[in-house]
Order: sequence, then C-alpha cells, then structure tokens
Amino acid sequence: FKQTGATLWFTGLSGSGKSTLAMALERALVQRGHLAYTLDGDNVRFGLNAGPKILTETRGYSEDQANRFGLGFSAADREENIRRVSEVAKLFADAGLFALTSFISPYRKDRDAARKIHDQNKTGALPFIEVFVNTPLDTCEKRDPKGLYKQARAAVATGRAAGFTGVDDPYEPPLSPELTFDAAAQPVEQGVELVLGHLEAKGLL
Ligand code: GGZ
Repeated sequence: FKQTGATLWFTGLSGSGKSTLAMALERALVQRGHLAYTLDGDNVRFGLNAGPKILTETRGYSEDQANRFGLGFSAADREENIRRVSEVAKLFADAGLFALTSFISPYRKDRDAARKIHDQNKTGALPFIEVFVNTPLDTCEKRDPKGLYKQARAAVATGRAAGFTGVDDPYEPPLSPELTFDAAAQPVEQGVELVLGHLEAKGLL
C-alpha cells in the first residue's frame, strides 16, 4: 500500500456545484483504489463546526459554551470554520488520504492560510490543489436548491441584512487557482477528468 496524500480544496458560491464535483471525484478516486474523503457542510457544520443551536439542543452545551464554540456565518466564524477544516484536511493528507474539502471559503486570506498550513506541515509539505468552481452567480441563484438565495434577497429587500455570500456578503475569487471549473458550462464528468489529469501530471495517482 502506497499513497501520497493531498488536499483538493474546492471553493465557490453556494449552489456552484462544489459538492457534486467533490463527491464524483471521491467516487472516481476510490474506484481507482485510493483512499479519499470529502469534508463539506453536511458532515462538518453539523459536527466539528456545529452552530450554537445544535450545540445547545443536541450536545448539552450551555448557552455560553455554545456561543463560544459554535460557528455561524459571520466573517470571524467563517474564518474559524475554514481554519478548522484546513487543519483537519492537513491531517487527512498527512495520513496519506486525498482530502476533498467543499466549502464556500469566501475569503482569499483564509484559503491562503489553508495552503500555508499544508506547505508548512511538520513532516514535509503536502500538496494543496485549489479548485475554483467558477459557476456564475445568476446560475447558482436560479438553481437555488434550498431556497436560500430567495430568502436572502427577500431579507435584503426589506432592509434586513442576510449576510449571504454573493447577495450581501463578499466572495473573493481565487487569483491563481491550480484549476478552474464552470459547472454551468461543463458536465461534472469533465470536472472529474480535469482534476484526475492534474493529479496524474503531478505524480499523485
Ligand atoms: C452562505 C450559507 C449561509 C450564508 C447558510 N452564506 O448551499 P448550501 O447552503 O448547502 O451551502 C451553503 C453553506 C455554506 O457553508 P460553508 O461552511 O461552505 O461556508 S463558509 O465557507 O463561508 O464558512 C448554504 C448554507 O451553508 N448557508 N447560511 N449566510 N451560505
């Protein structure tokens, strides 16, 4: 058994297709005999990075503890969300797995910090591959599978802050991602081939 670990960092708007691509890639890697695991909002924001409500309702946290450790969507909480995800992905990669992370990760400095954590890994630098899922906002908004954009627009229209990425919260696109994929224009299989081709070229497969 021999596998070099690496982190594949997917970034893009809500509804951009990050998780669909990450999951398809995870399947493709596993089919080829590699260990791969996807971290996303569904398994991280309900567990390690659960919000205050989940912590009080299901984990027995006091309100004070829940407010200290639970994470929401303020700039500071997104930063901490991405920091914890970066550290976990690094551990996975260090253990020899492909860690696939699927988070909006809207701030450039937080993604750069994630890269740095991999570069400066104690037992040697770990490959960090940033994949920009560059699906236009209007496409993401038309898809709106959970109705969250609609909700955010409605809030903003009545003068309330939604703090929703792409609506009234920023998304800073990567300046030099290793790979870019537009899920509106390309089928997911093409995204899988794009990433696999890159991994092969880097000698990681
Ligand atoms: C953006 C939000 C928000 C706000 C809840 N802004 O489409 P989804 O539902 O499944 O993906 C989005 C997810 C974003 O969580 P991340 O951990 O990826 O965000 S970050 O990297 O910025 O920390 C969306 C839902 O959570 N969601 N509120 N205000 N997306």
